[in-house]
Amino acid sequence: MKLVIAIVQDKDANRLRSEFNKADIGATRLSTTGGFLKSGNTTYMIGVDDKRVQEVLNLIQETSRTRQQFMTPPVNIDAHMENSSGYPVEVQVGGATVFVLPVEQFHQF
Ligand code: 2BA
Repeated sequence: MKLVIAIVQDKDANRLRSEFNKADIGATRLSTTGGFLKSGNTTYMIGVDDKRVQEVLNLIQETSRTRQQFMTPPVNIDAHMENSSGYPVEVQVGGATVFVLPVEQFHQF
């Protein structure tokens, strides 16, 4: 068994949830915040048999879009620090950031 952790953009999260539902794949949805943009994103935790991991990855890949996003870095007193200009910068976000972890034990009590 594997635990797939997938960080996706909020805009893709509902579509992905319905794809999981259609495929009868159990998933837990968490509201999360990206450390860089500090804006909301969505993290899914999906416990799945090894033989269905690729299917889950395919659904995530097909559902997640790449988008350009502007962010204004905070102005720091220390001008030597990175991201201290205060001018908006364009960053590419997504499609999805995915981790696949081995599961040692799985219990449902
Ligand atoms: P954020 O941390 O808000 O990052 C949003 C996007 O900003 C990233 O998109 C990336 O394109 C850019 N970015 C992040 N850190 C940067 C930096 N130091 N300098 C310049 N640009 C930077 P993605 O790579 O698609 O990541 C989307 C979200 O996935 C991230 O949101 C974060 O929540 C998560 N994530 C990405 N890499 C991760 C990792 N190694 N571990 C855990 N979570 C990760």
